[in-house]
Amino acid sequence: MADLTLTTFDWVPEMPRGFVRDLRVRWALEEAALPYRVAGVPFDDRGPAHFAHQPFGQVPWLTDGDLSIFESGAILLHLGVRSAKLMPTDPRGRSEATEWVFAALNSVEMASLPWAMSKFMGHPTDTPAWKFVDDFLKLRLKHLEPALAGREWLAGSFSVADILMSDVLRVVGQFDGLADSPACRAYVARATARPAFIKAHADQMAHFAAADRARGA
Ligand SMILES: N[C@@H](CCC(=O)N[C@@H](CS)C(=O)NCC(=O)O)C(=O)O
Repeated sequence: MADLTLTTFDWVPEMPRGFVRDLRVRWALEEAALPYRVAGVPFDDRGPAHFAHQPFGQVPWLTDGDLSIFESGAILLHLGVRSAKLMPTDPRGRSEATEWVFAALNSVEMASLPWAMSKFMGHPTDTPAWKFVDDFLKLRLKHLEPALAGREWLAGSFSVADILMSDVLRVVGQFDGLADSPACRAYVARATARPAFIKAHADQMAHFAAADRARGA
């Protein structure tokens, strides 16, 4: 029995549900069929014990025995070492998956996050600041489009890179930002049709619904 514990918030407001990053970890654990349990930390009151695991007071983190790992990308790379269902085992495939992990987080999410946050906050879209953010994301999507059009998964077989990239793109799609990117849209649809994603998503929604009930909401 693996000693894996995924920690997420015990409750979050309605809006981020279905998108809290513990979903990336749940998804990977489900793909790999690794047994795990989920623990909750307070959303409203983050104490020193929380910051000891996650220096920014965020979630998720994963403990594997006496190892505690924060950052969803680092967690997924760790799980990739544990399961060939998450990471190709040949050097070329492993290198490609690692490249795309960093591309998802460091090239695409760095552009998608300010864009999605602006959308969520309802910032005006007739400003130079918005144009910069919008153009930045559009350029990334323009270059990602042919890469995704030519393949089913980023590193040959499905890997943690696909969990991260599709989750990053999923948020953009939520705000209708993939309208001009059919290959990105099809890729997100392919990834989120996987049973492991469907279970991870349902489990996250159930976790926060149970928290509502516990709060008497
Ligand atoms: N780069 C971190 C980001 C973690 C992150 O943004 N977590 C969000 C939930 S999805 C959070 O904890 N938000 C609360 C906050 O930032 O205070 C990762 O990928 O793990």
